[in-house]
Amino acid sequence: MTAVLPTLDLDPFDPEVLRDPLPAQAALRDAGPLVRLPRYDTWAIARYAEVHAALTDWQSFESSAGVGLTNFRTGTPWRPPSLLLEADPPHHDAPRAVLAKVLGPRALRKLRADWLADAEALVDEVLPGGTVELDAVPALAAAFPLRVFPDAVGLAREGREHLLPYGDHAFNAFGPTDNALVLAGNASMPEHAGWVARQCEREVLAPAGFGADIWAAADRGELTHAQAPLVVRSLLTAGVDTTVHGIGAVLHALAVTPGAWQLLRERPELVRVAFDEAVRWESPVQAFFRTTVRDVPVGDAVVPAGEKVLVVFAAANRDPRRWADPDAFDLTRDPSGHVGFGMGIHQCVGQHVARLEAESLLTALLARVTSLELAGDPVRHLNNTLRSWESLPVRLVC
Ligand code: HEM
Ligand code: OVM
Repeated sequence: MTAVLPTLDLDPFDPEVLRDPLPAQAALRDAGPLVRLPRYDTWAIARYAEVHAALTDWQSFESSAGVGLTNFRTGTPWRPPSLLLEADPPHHDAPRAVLAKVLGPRALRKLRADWLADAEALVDEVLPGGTVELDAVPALAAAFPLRVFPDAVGLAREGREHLLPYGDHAFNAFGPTDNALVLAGNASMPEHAGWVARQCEREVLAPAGFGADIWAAADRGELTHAQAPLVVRSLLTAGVDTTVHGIGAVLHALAVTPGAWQLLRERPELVRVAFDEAVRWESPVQAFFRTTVRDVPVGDAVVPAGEKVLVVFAAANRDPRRWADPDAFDLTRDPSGHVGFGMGIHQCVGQHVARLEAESLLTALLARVTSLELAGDPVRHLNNTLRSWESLPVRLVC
């Protein structure tokens, strides 16, 4: 018999939990290394050590049964599964190798100067000088990724308004299929998904860009031509909302943490630390499931084979067993080792893109803005997987 099996009667997808997930995440951590969640007949892992161990043990915790609540062995995925996120080795290997090269540090070196210039241009447009009050979500956190990322992929100008709602729904769809957020998105999904699918075709993509690079890898035999559009789809699904909310998170953190903006102005080389610390602190992607492929021991208990397990990145990223003063946004700590981008073979393949976007925008802002503070109450945007801001009223002094 298993020795210890704490059970919590909590719904991780309840709107009240989504609005303020920290108490539920603390309860999951404190209950034990493995917690039973009878509400969805699943399990949860929320402590850093066990989250890290589960993420690096892909042989026991598979992704190909889906990383949402729906088990692809018994239920129907809402769209054809991702060739990266929802795949295991050996199928995962080739798409992963291709994207790792297309989105890797070498490839991004070519974009760096352009993105820094684009960030300066956006900041010049938004900040005429003096003191400005604006909503940092549309004006900065959404505007910058939408300005640089679709062009880098090689998307047509027409229809880009589909990107954010499509991504938002994809992240909602990891939750329960009968949940209000999912149901609200279903009606408009055929239109968004149809546009996204068309943009993945070679003829529609620009001759240069991440999209063309993926098709060129297929020509070289690194992928099949049938796989190429689905790999492009991963960029369009995972590449926009995540960075919008990641940038929103760092702007919010800097606005509410006394002295943080001044410290970054003095030490702009800390911009990358600032972004990673914000990804740790806020965990824009809060959690994904895995499915056990055999009976797997966790702590003193055992998860039986074939069970869904919620791996709570956000809880691990604030686990006091791993982090000193975990709830503090602290630019003097070393946030490396956080699991906000995951860990192991599925660790975010777009993380260099995300970091370059954030670094570009923060660098341009730091050059112009002497102080950043809240100018009103921020408003949350609820999503079954993402932690994000709908509105972030700020005052910027230039
Ligand atoms: C995977 C978070 C930006 C593309 C992941 C995973 C996390 C994550 C936690 C791991 C999934 C797992 O273990 O099951 C984030 C965050 C971002 C971000 C917080 C921004 C702050 C991006 C961007 C792109 C991207 C910009 C594309 C350009 C992907 C893809 C995967 C992934 C394709 C699947 C990788 C695989 O399964 O091998 N991301 N991501 N992400 N991310 Fe990101
Ligand atoms: C994908 C993907 C990867 C990461 C996150 C994600 C919607 C999707 O490959 O489609 O969330």
